[in-house]
Amino acid sequence: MTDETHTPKGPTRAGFVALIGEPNAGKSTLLNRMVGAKVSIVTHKVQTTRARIRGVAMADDAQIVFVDTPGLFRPRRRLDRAMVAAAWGGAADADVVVLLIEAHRGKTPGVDAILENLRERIGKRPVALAINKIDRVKAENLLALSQEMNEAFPFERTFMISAERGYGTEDLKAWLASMVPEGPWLYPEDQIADLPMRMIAAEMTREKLTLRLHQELPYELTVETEAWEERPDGSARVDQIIYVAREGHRGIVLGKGGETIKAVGQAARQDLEEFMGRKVHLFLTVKVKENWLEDPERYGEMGLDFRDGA
Ligand SMILES: Nc1nc2c(ncn2[C@@H]2O[C@H](COP(=O)(O)OP(=O)(O)OP(=O)(O)O)[C@@H](O)[C@H]2O)c(=O)[nH]1
Ligand SMILES: [Mg+2]
Repeated sequence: MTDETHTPKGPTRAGFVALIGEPNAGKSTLLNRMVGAKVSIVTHKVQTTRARIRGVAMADDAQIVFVDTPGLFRPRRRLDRAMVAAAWGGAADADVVVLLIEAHRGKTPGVDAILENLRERIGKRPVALAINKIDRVKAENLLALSQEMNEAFPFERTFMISAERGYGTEDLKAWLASMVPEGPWLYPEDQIADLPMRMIAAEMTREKLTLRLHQELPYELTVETEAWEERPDGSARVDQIIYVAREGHRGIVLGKGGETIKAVGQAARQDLEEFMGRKVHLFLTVKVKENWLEDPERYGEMGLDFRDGA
């Protein structure tokens, strides 16, 4: 967050930039890097982001609203279909689209499928390529990949970046600032996220659960903030429910003697306190709701459209 206010020197610019790519490409990491705070959760697992998450970055006289999207993949379940629809919706609404690919994986069949969709759905909107995770490969391999990608699609620009380490990300940001249209800023200058605090808080807990739980379990749970109480001493009491789909999952989430949920709660509380800059009391409850994956209300809470999953 910036403390100083900024008086524009010339005409202001503002617009939306959608980050798209396969699951795990580093979209959320890039969003957080651009915004300078952890707005979107990140894990080493695929399909971490479930909804469109906006983060706001300032670059001189431009305000860039980054739209983080769920990874694009071949959807199987209703939730997957709703996630993929949200991702393409984010791209269709944006002024500029950035496609992230992983340097070490290259032009995968999944990337090919995205390129095909980009041709059909995006029309004349500018699309930039960001080859991410360049810290994982030798520089000489990047040129060939860039060439191969640019032969397959007319990218406006190609950037070689490491979202995690911050290589090349300032160049990308400066270019995006020049690409968004002239116009008034869309958010107050000091706002960095466009997501209710209760949702950011729920996402933080889901991140810690995803990091700790194995196999399919992270994909079969959802977290909701049920109550938020501001206390007179300046702290907040936050109550959240972790919905799981099976009775057997409750025990796994709780862990032996409740130790898993305790560790999750502690880690999530720390992130939340850092984000809000004040003390938080976080209370987690696990509830079994067998059909939550088919429950429209749960999709609404996640910021997804249930009908998109049909
Ligand atoms: N080595 C390296 N790892 C990175 C880089 N950027 C992201 N990662 C890692 O890649 C993994 C996935 O990052 P995310 O930002 O969650 O990826 P995503 O595209 O948002 O994934 P989904 O939300 O599942 O679609 C995490 O473990 C990140 O730490 C990078 O530049 N270099
Ligand atoms: Mg993500």
